Amino acid sequence: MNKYNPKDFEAKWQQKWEETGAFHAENDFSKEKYYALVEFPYPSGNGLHVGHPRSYTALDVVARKRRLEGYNVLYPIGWDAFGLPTENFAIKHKIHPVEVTKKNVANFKRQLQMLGISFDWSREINTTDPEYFRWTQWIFLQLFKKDLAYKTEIPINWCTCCKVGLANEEVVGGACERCGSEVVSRVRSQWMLKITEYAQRLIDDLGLVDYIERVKLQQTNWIGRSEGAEIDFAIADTDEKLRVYTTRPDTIYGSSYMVIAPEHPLIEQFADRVKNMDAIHAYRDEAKKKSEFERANLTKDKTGVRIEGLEAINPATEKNIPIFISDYVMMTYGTGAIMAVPGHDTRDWEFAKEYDLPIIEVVSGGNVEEEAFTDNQNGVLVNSEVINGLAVPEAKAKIIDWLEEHGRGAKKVNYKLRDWVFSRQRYWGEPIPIVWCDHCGPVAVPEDQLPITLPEVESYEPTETGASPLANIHDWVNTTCPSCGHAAKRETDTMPQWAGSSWYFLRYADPTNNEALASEEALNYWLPIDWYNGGMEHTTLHLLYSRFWHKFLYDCGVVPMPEPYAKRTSHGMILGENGEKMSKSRGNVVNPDDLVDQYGADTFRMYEMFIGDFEKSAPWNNDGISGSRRFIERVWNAQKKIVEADNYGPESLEKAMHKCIAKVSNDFETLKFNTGIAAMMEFYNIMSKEKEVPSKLYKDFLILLNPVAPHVTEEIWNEMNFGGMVVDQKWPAFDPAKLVDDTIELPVQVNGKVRGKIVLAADADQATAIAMAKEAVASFIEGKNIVKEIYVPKRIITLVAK
Ligand code: ANZ
Ligand code: ZN
Repeated sequence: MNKYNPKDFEAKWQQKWEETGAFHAENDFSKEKYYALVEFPYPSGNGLHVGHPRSYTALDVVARKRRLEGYNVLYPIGWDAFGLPTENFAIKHKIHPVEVTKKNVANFKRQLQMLGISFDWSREINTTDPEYFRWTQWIFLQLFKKDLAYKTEIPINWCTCCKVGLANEEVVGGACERCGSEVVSRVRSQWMLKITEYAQRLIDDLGLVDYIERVKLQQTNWIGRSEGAEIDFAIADTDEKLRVYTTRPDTIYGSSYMVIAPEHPLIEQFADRVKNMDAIHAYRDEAKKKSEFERANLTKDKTGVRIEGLEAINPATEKNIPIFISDYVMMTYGTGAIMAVPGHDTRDWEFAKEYDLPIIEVVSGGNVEEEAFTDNQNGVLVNSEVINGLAVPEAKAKIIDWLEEHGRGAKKVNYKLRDWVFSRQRYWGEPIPIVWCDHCGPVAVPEDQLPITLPEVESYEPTETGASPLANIHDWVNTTCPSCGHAAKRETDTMPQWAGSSWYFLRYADPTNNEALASEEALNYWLPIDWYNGGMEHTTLHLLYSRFWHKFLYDCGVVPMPEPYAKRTSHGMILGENGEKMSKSRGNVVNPDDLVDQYGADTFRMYEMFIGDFEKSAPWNNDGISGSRRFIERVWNAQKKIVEADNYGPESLEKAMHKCIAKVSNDFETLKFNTGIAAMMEFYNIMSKEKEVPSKLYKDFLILLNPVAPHVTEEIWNEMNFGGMVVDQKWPAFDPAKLVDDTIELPVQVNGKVRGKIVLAADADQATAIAMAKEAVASFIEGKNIVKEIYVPKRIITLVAK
């Protein structure tokens, strides 16, 4: 027997698996399927991060176990390869993004193969491949045809450095999610997707899936459903009304002024009546420079301008109240106007103090002179004619009825979710397949002309005007209208990176189909995804977008069920040794290449699974990885002790084995990879005390270990001439009867106090148990009369003595 040296055989087994097609998902639709999915990586220039394999190995363990259990498993991988870093690298080094992508993909692929992850490489996909993005464009066209894609002028979040519009989801703390630069508001014409039409279904259908709780919560919070009312306030001396959205219609009697967003159309509508237009315009210009995040910031000072010449009438009190503009009211939420209730809303309270406006208490329980009283559970309505004396929930219902009766308002549900800003003014993305015609407006490119590919260009730099670099390629831009044949221009905006990842899991089912994004048969068979694991950072955006597209495709009859992912879990981050996030600038990055070179892929995989609770973040630790390596070496060295035998050996060993199988089987299903591995280590310690180990026991142990350490287990199997390959074996079963210990220890109570213990057979009968118990506590019952004897099998024996 050689010394354990992973370099001798790891590459050999990887090649063998590939040659034998061990991990090819078969299109044999009669078998029971299992679809395991991990988020496909963005192939960055930095190569694989040690965080990637945490997710990939975890589901690799699940996928390998499922194959051993007899399932037809689909465990695919591909590349989410459009995106800014590649484009920026291309600009800087003057290399075509296609070339940059190719090189990065090759490196990532080498690294993943080096780890022995059981991906089905025959189904590899790449979002930048025209044969792939043809279908991304096709989906866009369906959205366009169903009026779910439209172009409009909107204020968008504009990254000053990337020179690109960002979705709300891409702005983190007021800064660009990618580069960290300042984000400002800027009006631009943008393609939008009506994800808002799906808001309620995106909430409701969370009831159909098995996601970890915090992921469900994030989805729900992001969609942000709220219930309230829309109420019309008349503009004094006009026939016009100003409509507001409120979640607290019960507080209407306390509304002492109104506020509209600086962009609200009311201002221009009454331009002739407004006396201080200059001040208003000046304020609006200042607001334009701020991002929504900044404006919504609760702690910032409230500013605004009173609109002179206009007043509103509170529909409940019928009193005249002033109207202000202020940037704390967003044009993009509700109606862009609010009824301000300073007694019961903190922002309004601060504003009212600043501008010396009346603060009226309408819900009792606090002191509105000191601060806004926002408790909506315990208060009672006061100063509110129609609803006086009611608790808040009752008051809400009653005032809504009253408003509806008087034609002054109605119940309304609102969502925080906004339509999805879908265009980017960049080169490296899917062209939006639309042609602009002076006669026909925006026209869909005919489906048989897809894909619309990217033209070769000299420069990928975004233009100063904010237009896409494609706008400068006249040969490409100029075309004819597919509808009327007149000269027309192509849309030059491209899609955001989220597009390709919003449906990639469908393509894996049938990755080379050129008639459809995937065949109906393949989709019916492979969907839904049985288990999807990915980073916590993707649980709002990517999950929401892909669920939306999936639902849309469901409505189109393309996919067979409304939700794509039956189960979703998330892993914690792997941190640097110092407990901080790994990053080049912190100098705490560990490189998978070096680790695999030093320890071997099996050790690396095992350590990734052993490092800590899968769902929590964990710091990398070099001593820890050595521990995994030593364990694998021990398993290797056990070869010497193996004797041919078709059983698990002596009873103690047999029981330990059944327990180990049970524990590992359970833990690999419940994200407890670390304790599953610990159980194997414990079992190994028991086994190592034996002089001889039966081959049957060793074999089944190797099968249990195989999903975590696939190379070494194959190598030992082969060295021992066990026949065939581990990947073709069956996952061992355990006998539940063997999990219980035959003998157990029971406490014996005398008159309520534990006085002794006995060891007896677990299924001992009453007479035997009582006899043993009496002997064990003889000194406590001597000379007494036993008046009661209770035996609770496997629990306790109780004696009452007098
Ligand atoms: C009166 C009121 C009284 C309000 C009160 C709150 C408390 P959510 O729960 O987030 O939906 N609001 C409405 N539209 C707004 C906009 N475009 N920009 C800023 N604020 C806006 O919040 C709804 C509440 O936020 C609404 O209810 C409104 O203030 C404000 F004691 O109306 B409320
Ligand atoms: Zn036309």
